[in-house]
Amino acid sequence: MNIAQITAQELLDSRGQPTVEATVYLDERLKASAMVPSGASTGKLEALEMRDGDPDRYHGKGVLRAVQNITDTIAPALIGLDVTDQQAIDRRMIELDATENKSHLGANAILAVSIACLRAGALVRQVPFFQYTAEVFGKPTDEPFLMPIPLINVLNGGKHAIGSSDFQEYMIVPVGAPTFAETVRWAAEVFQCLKTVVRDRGWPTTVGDEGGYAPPVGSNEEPLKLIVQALDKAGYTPGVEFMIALDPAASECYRDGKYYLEKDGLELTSSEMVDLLVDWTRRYPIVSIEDGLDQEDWEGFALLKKKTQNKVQIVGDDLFVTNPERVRMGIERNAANCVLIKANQIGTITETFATIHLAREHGMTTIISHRSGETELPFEADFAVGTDAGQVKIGSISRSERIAEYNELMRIERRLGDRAVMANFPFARRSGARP
Ligand code: 2PG
Ligand code: MG
Repeated sequence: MNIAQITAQELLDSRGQPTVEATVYLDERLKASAMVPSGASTGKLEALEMRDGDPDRYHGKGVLRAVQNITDTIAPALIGLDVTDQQAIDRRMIELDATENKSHLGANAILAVSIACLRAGALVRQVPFFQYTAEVFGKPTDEPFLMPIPLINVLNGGKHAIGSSDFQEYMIVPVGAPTFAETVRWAAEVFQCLKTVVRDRGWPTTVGDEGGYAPPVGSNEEPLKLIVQALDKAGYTPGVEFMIALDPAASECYRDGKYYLEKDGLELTSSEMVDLLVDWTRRYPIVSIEDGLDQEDWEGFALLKKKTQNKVQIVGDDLFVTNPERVRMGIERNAANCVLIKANQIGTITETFATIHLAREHGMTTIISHRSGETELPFEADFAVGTDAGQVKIGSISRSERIAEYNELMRIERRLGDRAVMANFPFARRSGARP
């Protein structure tokens, strides 16, 4: 079936900031929509999120130009194309934009259309969205589907929660539950216990952008202690049923060659920052560190990977920005063993798939990730299952835009029945002692 019309609209994301929704019409009956998420700690080299810059509307953050780019430029160029030819659709938009970073049309405009077409394709094929995603991705759909291990951000800091830690995300990683639904239950129990731990210290139990608690901790190490306490309280053993993952989003604390950790009163060189993280992996069951160093600190990344001896997942987010060229640079420099995947960093489904394939060909793991500004569309859930990602980062066990993803994954698991297989965490329990 061919694309008959595409419309677009300015709506709001989970932070109450404007975002783009595109709707693809195939005929009077069939249509599919998609909204795009938005980051706060964005990588320098991400594809451009087009904002109007008009101070009279949403303090300059309106997206009416991106909306207009869809209706006036993208729609006329795509009408008539076969909606199941995702590559041709994305190629056409890349050609129309004709810039390196999608700055002509806006990655928010392009991605909204790209995802809406993928969703419309699933309607045409009359299969679930995750299954159609798998087909387009090139996964044999008669094989079992991997249910991803979630990296669950229970303590928020950095740009996602002012007044808490300098580091952005402290995540719990449930390993070894037989199903995704059980994985969620374990994590939800821990999250409730963490609330008590935070409250018992006399701190507010308010949450940050991704739904994790955001207490005024005294140091950047303290959240790790809170997590261990919560795990104990919930009856789980740190380093057995639960591991810990970090996303310091270190580019945000980096200036002129130094890492500034205000909570700790520290000013660290790159190798001192590496030492701090390595020390933590010895004292806590940390199995994954994302953006432990600045986005241009390739040497720091390589040193961290070397010092953790490939036993810890070293994840590039701002470092790679889901861009195949950056991933290739990372492979040459031995800087990481995992690529964080965010479709809006690159701007189309086809390019996102290419980055995932490239990472896998080089033995790297992949995590499908949300953004801190999310929408009510649980896109990452289907995307993670359809691409056999093995891991997903979709925020805390609170707030509807995050819960929508967990709920969608549980629905997919139920629907798949015995064709769903829970993924193993590839780096589980090889580092970090019980503190
Ligand atoms: C990150 C993301 C998502 P943001 O750094 O990994 O957690 O944050 O969307 O603000 O870039
Ligand atoms: Mg990150």
